[in-house]
Amino acid sequence: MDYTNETQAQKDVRMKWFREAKFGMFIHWGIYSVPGGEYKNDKGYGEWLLEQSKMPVSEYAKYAQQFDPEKFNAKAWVKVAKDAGIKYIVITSKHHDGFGMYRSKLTDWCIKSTPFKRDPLKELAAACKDAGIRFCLYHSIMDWHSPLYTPRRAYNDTATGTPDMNEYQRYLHGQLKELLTNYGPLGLVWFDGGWEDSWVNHKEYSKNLYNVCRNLQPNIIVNDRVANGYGDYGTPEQTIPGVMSPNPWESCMTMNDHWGFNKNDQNWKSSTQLVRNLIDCNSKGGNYLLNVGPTPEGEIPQPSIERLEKMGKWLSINKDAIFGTTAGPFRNIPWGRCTQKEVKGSTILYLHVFDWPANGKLVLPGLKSPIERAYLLTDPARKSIASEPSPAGAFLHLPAKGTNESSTTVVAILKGKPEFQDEVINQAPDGTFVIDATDARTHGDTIKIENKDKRDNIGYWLNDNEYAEWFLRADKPGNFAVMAEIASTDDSECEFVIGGKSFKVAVGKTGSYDTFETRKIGVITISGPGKQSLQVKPVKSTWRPINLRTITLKPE
Ligand code: FHN
Repeated sequence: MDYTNETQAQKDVRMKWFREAKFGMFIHWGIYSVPGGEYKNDKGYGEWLLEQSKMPVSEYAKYAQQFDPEKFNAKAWVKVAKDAGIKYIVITSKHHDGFGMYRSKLTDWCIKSTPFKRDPLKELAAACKDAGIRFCLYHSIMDWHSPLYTPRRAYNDTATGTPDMNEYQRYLHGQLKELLTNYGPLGLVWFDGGWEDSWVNHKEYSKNLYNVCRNLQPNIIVNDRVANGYGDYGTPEQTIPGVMSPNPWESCMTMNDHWGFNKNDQNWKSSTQLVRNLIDCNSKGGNYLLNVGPTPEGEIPQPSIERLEKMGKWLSINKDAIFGTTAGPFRNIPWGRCTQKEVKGSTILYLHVFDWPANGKLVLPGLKSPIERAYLLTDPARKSIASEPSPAGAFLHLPAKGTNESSTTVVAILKGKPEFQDEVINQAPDGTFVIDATDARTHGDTIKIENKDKRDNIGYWLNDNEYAEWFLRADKPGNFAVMAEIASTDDSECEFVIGGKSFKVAVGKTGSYDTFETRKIGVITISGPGKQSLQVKPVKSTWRPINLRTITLKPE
């Protein structure tokens, strides 16, 4: 059966658990963990050891002979996840090295060829079932070991015969049949490595693989890395999109700098950053898939456990502000994030305050709706927090300090759905427009508003098809000098588009993305009065990323 034509309603039913899950655990575990990232004089390896070192596969195979994770305890792993508030686990059944972390009948290049005589995926699937956590698998399309896979690696000294991707496709389907038949109902399959021409040039490979999974388990979810436009959800990696997306997505991220175990990598993200990443994803309608790279002995590294324990503690107190919520209604909040729930004709806003305002005033940008009630989520007495309207949006008078260094949740209850002021930038009496990154509408998946030194700037402006937009109301049209507060490592060019006219301006470098300077970068004309869009777009031929804080238009 071809499942690629299902209705949106059918897909929504299938995606329901995923949208509600909010938080998953990624597990990258394989024979690459044996050397702990070290090979010859390099200590920076992870799961890409084989490809990056170019060692012969016959040499790499020695790690299989050494892989005997005697301390592996699936129940212990699942407890770490459960206590952290995690709802699904995605573990590598096969990474790019082609090594099966399960007892496959289709190849000996799998856990059968190690001293470890058990099936870790079988044990983990059972532990997940007992704990009520969805068991999911990561499976690589790219395979550096299989003699059938194209392109065959030069270092693959164990491969014989002629590569044949049609045959490889059948092998891959066989692996998925084993996995989707013998390990119980799976939540999702996380494909990866479908970026080489041998796969990308065959759209039918992706469609076939998607349908193999859905026909084996019709309710299973398949990520978008099955490639070629197929798949059920987006998978931004090591980044969190700048804006909310109506389509399901999940940001996957490492806790240090490696997916696979690297014993020398102690660059761990703080638990505060991890909590804020989870909130950030959920505030934009996405999930957070946080990675652990277990040791060759079968243990989750202690720094990972410590951070997951702290995340679990925060979540146990703030669970209502995460689970059961949807993306918040604000485009950009400088002090934190927002999630929301609609209940019985009211809207509950969960305001996740990262940066507690020194003056106690928390502005909800552009919110016109009156706040019926507000209190700290963790306050059992629900002591009322005063609020009042303002031209910038409703604001709350908060107590002197928050209750959690990672994020304090303030609850604000509105009648009905949130209403916002007409977000237009008006002309000051002296004719100037002060246009701030905070008020920008960003268009694109990568461009986003970030906060540096407690100032918002448009950043991650990597793609020349992504742009920023504001709405101005001009009472006094005319010519305006463009003063821009920017930071960039390279000279760049962008164009200002307003009133159907385009004005190209040169943006000189400042030396770094953190060195902001204000400069006159050109002159634009606003031809007529009234509300109009101002778009700032890259000039494709000369674009280099810039960070933009403010634009001031001064009458010439
Ligand atoms: O190459 C892989 C990498 O090893 C890791 O598995 C990540 C996780 O999302 N995916 C690929 C890189 O995008």
